[in-house]
Order: sequence, then structure tokens, then C-alpha cells
Amino acid sequence: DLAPLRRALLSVSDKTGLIELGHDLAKRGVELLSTGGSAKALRDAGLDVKDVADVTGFPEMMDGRVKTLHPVVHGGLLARRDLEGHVAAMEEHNIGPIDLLVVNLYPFEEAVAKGADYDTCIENIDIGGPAMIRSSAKNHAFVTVVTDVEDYAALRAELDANDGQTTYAFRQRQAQIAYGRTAAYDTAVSTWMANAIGNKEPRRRTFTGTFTQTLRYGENSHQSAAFYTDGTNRPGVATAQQHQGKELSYNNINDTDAAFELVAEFDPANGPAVAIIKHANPCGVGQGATLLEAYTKAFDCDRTSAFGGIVALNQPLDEDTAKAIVEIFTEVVIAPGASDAAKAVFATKKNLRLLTTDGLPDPQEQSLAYRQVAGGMLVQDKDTDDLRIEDLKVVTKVEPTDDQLKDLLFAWKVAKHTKSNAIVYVKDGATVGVGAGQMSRLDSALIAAKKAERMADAMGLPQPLTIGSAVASDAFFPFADGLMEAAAAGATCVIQPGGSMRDDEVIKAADEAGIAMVFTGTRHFRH
Ligand code: 93A
Repeated sequence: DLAPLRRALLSVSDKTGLIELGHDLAKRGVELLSTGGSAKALRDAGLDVKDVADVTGFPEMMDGRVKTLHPVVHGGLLARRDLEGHVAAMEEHNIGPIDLLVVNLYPFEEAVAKGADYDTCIENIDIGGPAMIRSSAKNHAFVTVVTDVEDYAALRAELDANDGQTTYAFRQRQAQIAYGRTAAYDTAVSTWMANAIGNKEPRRRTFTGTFTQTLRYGENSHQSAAFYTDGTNRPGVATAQQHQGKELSYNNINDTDAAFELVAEFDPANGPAVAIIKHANPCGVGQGATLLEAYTKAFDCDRTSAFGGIVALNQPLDEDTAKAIVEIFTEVVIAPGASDAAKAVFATKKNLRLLTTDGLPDPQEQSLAYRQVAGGMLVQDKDTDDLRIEDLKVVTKVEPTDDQLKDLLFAWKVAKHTKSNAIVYVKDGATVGVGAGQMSRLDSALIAAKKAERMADAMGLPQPLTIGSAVASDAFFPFADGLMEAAAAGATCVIQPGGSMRDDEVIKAADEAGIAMVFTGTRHFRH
């Protein structure tokens, strides 16, 4: 069960903790082998180290591409110490056993994150490191492998507890971690390359993320959870900088993502836009002449639900908007930047998290969306469909006016980011009623209208804002009832995919109600 530790090979890109580890191993009488930069660091610290090049009899060559790829190294890592044949082979070829491998890889993921060019990324693909890691992990019956600086302490504790040896359980655990590391590494390379060459075939993609953070808990407090990045380095919640407030929770991350992806649909060139999200659904989206106006319009859609919500902006946060946001309890604000004055306003609310990014997510950028099901994973292209006015087909006697068209397109963008069945009422560049996630389209229409009525009461308005609104339905109306409900709530124009068996009935109902209707030909289910 216990394996002795006589020789170690240390080859690390991240030299954090290397010297301390080297001293500790030397004190225990372990012979140290190492590669170029690592050997130099250890030697400079006064340690006795043997160069791998001296052991293999080959110099490091081809800019370091070939340094440890040699039978003397891999034989030393892979030989079973309990098989006569293996031991004889070691003796015959003058291969010494290597009992501990400490490797961390060329920083490929960091190179991608920094936006390095193609050739630089290629040079950052480590070949020898993963090969050694995989050899030692396979031979964990005898060999200990450490692939993470954070595990140095665990290694030392293990050696302390076992008289300078390691237990089988420890080696197994380290091997399991090691294969996870090489798998994630190669996935990062494949993901980066898929993006670089534009390969979008879901069946050619592979996924494991790079672990970034343990979360306090998952969707509920009895579920453990972690956050992984996918190596694409897109602007968004995964790459945002957090300025204040406690750590983001699982739900915060999910909702912040929904908020930012939605608000990014609104091109900053067309003016400031704000989205407020609760439980991954929009409870208000507004566009205005100023960010403050956009926020106020979003907030007025559903002031009740906005409490404890997530706010996403399509422009840097300014002081006026920051002041309005802190008037109610908000969990997270995400924006492509924030002014110092805005940050100062937020500093008075220490629980409010502020996240800033270098830009907005690109709603048209192709990527894959994953969903787990029992025993499997569903993979699809992200819904990047971008509707153009030319694609719309007017199907009613009445045509929408230019102003109505603007609100229809606004409503359509919001519906795309609302759980199905989605019904979204919009007026003058703001949502005024959102019905989300119902099992019937009619219920979504009713709920959205009901909420608008409640807001009118709360705000002392003479009538709900759905009067004279534009309405979007994320998928076709299967019957005329949903459309009639929208008309009853005061909608004067409708955008929907069309394509129902009963389109004729629905169009007739729209004509009878005197409303304009356009078909998009595409739908935006979101489950
Ligand atoms: O270019 S490599 O793929 N070729 C190799 O043979 C090799 N062996 C170890 N890179 C290789 N390494 C990597 O070098 C290790 O994984 C480690 O990240 C790095 C340590 O180099 P140095 O000790 O010179 O700083």
C-alpha cells in the first residue's frame, strides 16, 4: 500500500511553491530531477538537482518541444516495480524509477484568455507535460503525481503522516485529479481551435470546463456546486470583474448571465438599454435617451418583481442610474464599465455586487448550448437568430406603423430571452407586461396583462400600459384565444412566427380586432 519516494521529477511552468517543495523533498533524502527553467530555479535556491537532459543523454531541443519525451523518463514513470520483466528492462536500459512527478502545464488557457495570437497559442500547447502526467497517473500503483500547486500541501501532509511514503488511496486520488487536468487541458485546446477555425459541428465539440470557483451551494443550499469557464473568454459573467459585495451564488451567476445576454440584444448605438431579471426571466426591459430613463422604464414594468433582481446595462453605469438602482434592494449589477462616481454610490451598499466587463456579449456569436438530462447531455447551437425587418410578413389588413414596428422588434428580442410560453407586451421602448414559463400561451397572455393592471393601480395610472401596446409571442398562437386575450388587454399589433394549422383563424381574429400582425417565420422557444 505504501510507496517509497526516492526520486522525483519536477517540471513546472508555474513556479509558485517550487523552492519550498524542493527543500522539503531534499530534506527527506529524495533525489531531484528537473527540466531547464525549473532546474535553474531549484539550483539557484541552493538545491542539488539533476538535469533531465543528463539523465536522457539528450539536450532539450527544438525550443523545448522535446525535453522529457524519452524512454528513460517514461520507463521510469511507467515501470511496474513488482514485475520481474519490468524491473529487468529498467536494469538493461539503465532506467531509474521515478516515484513522484510534479508537473504543471504550459499556461495554454492563460494564453487564450490574454488573447494571444494563433502561433503563440500553438506554442503554449504542452506535449511532454501531459504525457508524463498520464504515464504516472496510469502507474499510480507505484507513482505519485501532482498537477496542481494547491496540492503541494496535501503531498507534504501525506509524506509526514506516512514516514516519507504515500498511500495507495492518495496516489489514486492524485491520478484521478491528473486525468481530469489533462482532459480539461486538451478540451481547452480543442475548444480554442474550434473557435479559431470556425468548426461549429456539435458532434465535433467536446466539453469539460476549467474549474474556477467552488460556490457556496447550488440552486438550493443542500446542493454543492462549482463554476467552470469554457475557455472561450467571452465578455460575460464568467470573465467579469467583481468590484464589491459578497461572492456570487449559483443562481446569481445564472440570472446575471440571462440579464447580460438579453441587454446585449440592444445595440448601444441605438441608445442605452437596461434589463432587470428575476429567476432567469425578464421583469422589465427599457430603452431610453439616458441610462437612467432606460432603468426607470424597465423598473416600472414590474416594480414588485424587480426587488432583489439582477440589473444589466448595455453601457457603462453612470452616477444617476447608480443612485436610482440603490433605492431598492438589488442583488447584482453588470455593465460594460462603471464611472468612479457610480462606484462611489454603490460603495454605500456593501451587499450589492457590481460586475464590469470589457464589452457586451455578441448575440450573433456562434457557440454551443448544453443541457443535462438523466444519463446524457443535449447539445445545440445557441439561438443566435437575428430578425431583420425585411423578413417580416404582414398578414393582416392593417399594417403596423413605424413606431409600432419598433416596439414589435423590441418585444421580439425580449421574448427570445423569456422562458416559453412567452408573451411580451411593449410600449414606447419598454416592456409593460411579461408572461413567462406558462404551460399555455393563453395563461402567459393573461398573466402579463394582469401584471400590467396591477402596476397601473400601484402607480395610480388611469389605465394599464398594455393599452395601445405591441405584443410578441415566442411561438405561434395555436388558437385564436391567446391573440384575443392580447387584443382585450389593449394590444394594437402582434409579432409571432406564424405557421399554425389555424393561422387563418388567428389572422381573422386579428382583422376583426382591427390589429396589425406580422409573421417572423422563426420562433424563439426557450425552455
Ligand atoms: O514542449 S513540451 O511539450 N516538451 C517536453 O518534452 C516537455 N517536458 C516538460 N513541454 C514539456 N514540459 C513542460 O515544460 C512541463 O509540463 C512544464 O510546464 C514546463 C517546464 O519547463 P521548465 O522547467 O523549463 O520551466
